[in-house]
Amino acid sequence: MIISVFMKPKLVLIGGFLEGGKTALLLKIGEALTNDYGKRVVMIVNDQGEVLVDSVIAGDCRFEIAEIIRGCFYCDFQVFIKYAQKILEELMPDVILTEPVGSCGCLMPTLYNPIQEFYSNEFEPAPLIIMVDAFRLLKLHQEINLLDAGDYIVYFIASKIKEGDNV
Ligand SMILES: Nc1nc2c(ncn2[C@@H]2O[C@H](COP(=O)(O)OP(=O)(O)O)[C@@H](O)[C@H]2O)c(=O)[nH]1
Ligand SMILES: [Mg+2]
Repeated sequence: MIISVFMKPKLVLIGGFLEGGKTALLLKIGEALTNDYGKRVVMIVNDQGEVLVDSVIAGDCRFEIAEIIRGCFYCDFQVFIKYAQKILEELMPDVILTEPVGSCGCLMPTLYNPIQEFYSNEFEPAPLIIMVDAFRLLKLHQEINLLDAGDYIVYFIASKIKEGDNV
């Protein structure tokens, strides 16, 4: 498949924890790109039992919400890339918006870097956004010491947050 550089869609990944506001932000970005910039936007939503914000459920979106394969396809890079290529071929979007499930580990080694390395002729990854609910993080800090770098849970949380270009 030969794709001109002008057809390359931006791939916007938003990571973070469950209920961090990933879907809400993706919807805002999608709306703005569609309404204010006239871009063709497709959003890939996950189906891992995470609650989608109301407007997705109500179908109150002007842009395309793509169906997804059941299961965490972010854990399987080949499945994800095949799905993204199918969207590219069938819907020819300017922008693909997507969020991994909250339980996913780090996105740089599993998604972002492989796309950059092997599929940069088809997709242009946007800077990685990580959504964090600051109030919830502060509350959690009262239960476990988030400054304890030796704790496995703290390490997991910190790794996920630190990899973001924007938090
Ligand atoms: N107050 C407030 N609530 C928000 C905001 N963004 C998301 N939410 C709410 O937080 C909950 C989780 O948001 P969602 O986008 O589904 O989080 P996700 O699990 O990271 O995709 C939903 O009930 C949203 O309505 C925000 O900026 N302010
Ligand atoms: Mg979500």
